[in-house]
Parts: sequence; C-alpha cells; structure tokens
Amino acid sequence: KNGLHMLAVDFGASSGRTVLGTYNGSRLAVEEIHRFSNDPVRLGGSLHWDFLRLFHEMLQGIRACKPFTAGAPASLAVDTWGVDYGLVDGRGRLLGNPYHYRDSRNEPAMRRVLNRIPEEELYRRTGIQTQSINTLFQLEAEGEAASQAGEDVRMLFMPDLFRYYLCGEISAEYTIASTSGLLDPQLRGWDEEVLALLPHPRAMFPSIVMPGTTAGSLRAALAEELQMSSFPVVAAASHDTASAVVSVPAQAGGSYAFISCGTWSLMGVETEQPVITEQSRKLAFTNEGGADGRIRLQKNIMGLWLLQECRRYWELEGETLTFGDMQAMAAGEEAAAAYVDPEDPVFLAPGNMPERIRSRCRQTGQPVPQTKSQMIRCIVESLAMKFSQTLHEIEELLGRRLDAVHMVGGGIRNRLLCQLTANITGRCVIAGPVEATAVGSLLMQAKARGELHTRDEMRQVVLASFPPDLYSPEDTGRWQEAYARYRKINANAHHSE
Ligand code: LRH
Repeated sequence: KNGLHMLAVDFGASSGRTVLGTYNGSRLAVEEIHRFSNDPVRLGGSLHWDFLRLFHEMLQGIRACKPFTAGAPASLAVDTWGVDYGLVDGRGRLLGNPYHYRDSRNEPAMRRVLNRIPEEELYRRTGIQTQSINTLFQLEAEGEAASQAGEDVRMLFMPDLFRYYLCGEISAEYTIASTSGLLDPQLRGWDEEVLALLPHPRAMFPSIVMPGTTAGSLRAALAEELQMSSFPVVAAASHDTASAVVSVPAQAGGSYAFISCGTWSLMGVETEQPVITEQSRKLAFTNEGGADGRIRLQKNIMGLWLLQECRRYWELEGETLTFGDMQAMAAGEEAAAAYVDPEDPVFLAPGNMPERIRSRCRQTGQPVPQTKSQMIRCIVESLAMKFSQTLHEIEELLGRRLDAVHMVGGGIRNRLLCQLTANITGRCVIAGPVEATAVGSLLMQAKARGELHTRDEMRQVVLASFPPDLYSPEDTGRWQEAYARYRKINANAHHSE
C-alpha cells in the first residue's frame, strides 16, 4: 500500500501490540502485525513487569513490519500504561525489574508520605487523585536504596525506558510524567516541593519533553540485529490514555465526555487549565496531561480489570472463557440485581475477584451473584452505573451539561457495556475507534513529521478512517430507577474509610 508507514507500539497492562499505520494524506489504515500477552511476574514476594520479555516482543513486532514497509518504517513511537518506571544507572544498565503498580508495597508508602504532607495540600499542588499506585508513593516505597544508588541514576517512566533502550535518549515525556503525582499541572513541569518529599537526588528526574517531538533514531546495534536501516523514534503521547484521547472523533463544538475502555476505564473531559477544587478532590478527579498541553480532567475507574481478573481466576479453576462468551452470558442474565462500586480500592490487587465481589454484595445487603453469568452481569452493570455517576460529577465540576459520551478502546467490543452506558446516562454513546491508543500514536507521529497539524485535522482523519458506532438510550425510565438504587447502595461505600 502506498503512503507513510509508521509503527505504534502499545503496551497495555494485559497485552501489547504493534500496529502498522499507513497514512495516505486523508485516511489512516491500521493493521495489527504483532500481539502478545503481558503477564506480570511474582518474584520473591513482589510483583514485577517482565521488561526483557516486553522488549523482546517489541523487537519481534518491529521485525514483523518489514514485509509491509519494504524496509524500515518512517517512524516509531511507544506508549504504555501510567505511573510505572525503571531505574537506569550512568552506564545505561537497568537496575532491577520494574515493579507492577499493583504490588502491595505502595499502600504503606502512601500512608508514610501522607504523614509528611496533608492529602489536601498534595492534591492542591499536583491535582492528582490520591491512589496508592502513583509514582510518588512507589518511589517512597523504593526508599533509601534507590537514593543511594548514585548520583547518575535516572528514573524513566515505562515508555521513556523503552524509548531510551531503542534510541539512547533520556527524557520524561510530558503525558506519561503527568500520571506520576510529581508534576505541577499549571507549569507542566516537575513540582520541586513534591520532589523534595522524597529522599531521591533531584538529578534522578530527567527533563520533560512535549509529545510529538522526535527523540532520536534507532540504535545502530538494534538496526543491525533487525537487519533494517535506522529510523526516527518519536515521543508521541506516550501515556496510553492520553494517546487514546487524541483519537476521539468529536465533532467541532460538541460537548462530550470520553471513556477510554481497557483494563482501566478512564472517564473525563479535556480542559484548558487544571480543575483543582475542594469538590474535585472529594470526588477524586485527577488532572493529567493531554497531547496538546491541555488537561485531562478524569477519573481512574477500575474498569474491565474486574472482568479480566474473574476470568483469570476461573481459568485457574479450569474453565476458560473468551470475552465474547462473557458478553453473551451477561446479555442473557437478569438485569439490575446487584452492584459494586468499581472505584473501591478493595478491587485493586490481583486475587480472588469473584469472592471479593460477592463479599461486597453481602456487606451491602444485596443478592449475592451465584453463577458466573450473574457475576459478569453485576460487573458490567456496575461499570455503566459508575460511568453515569462520573458523568454527573463532571457536569457538576464544569457547571454545564454534556451532550454525548465518546467511548474508545478495546473495551467497546463489549456492546452491552456501550448500550447500558447510553441507557443509564440517557446520552448518545459514540463508540470507536477500537484501536484508539495506536491511532493516537500514529496521528502524533504524523504530526511530528509535519503531515498533520491541528486536533481538528486529526479528527477528520479518524472520522474518515474509522466510522464510529452509535448507541441511543433505551428504556431510560427503568434505568433511572436502577441508578437511584445503585446510588443508595454505594453511597460512600468506600469514601468513608
Ligand atoms: C491505563 C492507564 C491509566 C492509569 C493506569 C495505571 O492503561 O494508563 O490511565 O494510569 O494505566
């Protein structure tokens, strides 16, 4: 195919993929050329990412593009999930295996930090919702050991780490750095006073680069190993969620909330400036960075993790279900039986998810899901309920009503989730693209090359290339009643801790 060939390497918390994009000046065609699972490894009591395996899979993905591109791609960019990082010493050696944000070390570290700075003040400075996974708390958990590792040690967020080993450039890309809880959201740079809460040397934190800049080119040794000529490596919006938001095909002037649906559900709006108020803190909204210096005012909702973890648990018990099976099972199940709060931190760690959900239902005096179908139905409806609640909260923070909900990412394959979201919010749901994160990466790479300039241009490309699916609200009266019940059951179910 003729056009500009670019590679998006997208690492999610449960799987990774390499997507080849071909841009012909008005449309973008995407093709997944390599896909692999991302399996966390428990080692000596800690939970880690298998960085070397992920790096290997990335190289496999680059290799796999050769037949399509007749040589090297025009550029490549890597994005990953948020908050995690690796430490690299002055000689370029990776110090240890990066920790998984679901490791249990973070919870006590969070409490230690909050003893040094009141939560209100930390939120006022950073605008980031207090979650144990935040890089700030992870670095605290790292403790003295890391600070003694030497003055030349650098902390690199996951996509920065991949980029460093690809092209040798050391920097912190803005959107991924914005997930850390270490930035001043107004300045869009490191918050010196927050960094000073940690024992780590200041020099550990590299300078910040804005998304859409070319970082360097593929290291000669890798080019040789891949038998390819070298090519530019771009720092796109390297936080997967920021990248997904780039591809939302909003109409000009439309007012909407986005939901990026993957392992997590990230729901929010883009704003020109951070929204940091007592109310936004209480409602646990976070202010992360967007692709063009805008702010993603959003909420990190536990998302399809609840289903993924049930599925993994059932597989261990001997029954393997596909996500298609699970969707069909939920669709045939009776509606509005029981709800949990998908924001409850009790669901964060890996483990026996079905039992945790049953126990929450028991504690709140609801019918306890007995069968797998009932369990799946409970999760999918709870998510849609949470989306509706979050929509109302966003409208409260902004002081205006939003017309539509854009859902993007792999989770929109769950059509029941999309339809329920329309029914419960009473708004039209516009779903697509499925490969939102990769599409966002490819658009930002085209921008780095000067092929695309504005967000509007990018939206035109997305609309022309990936026509979205529309879901209109149905049965709204009945769902309003169910929503009122959900609100009553989960009112302060965990905020009251
Ligand atoms: C989703 C995501 C989300 C959070 C979480 C840790 O993949 O990036 O935005 O940062 O991972």
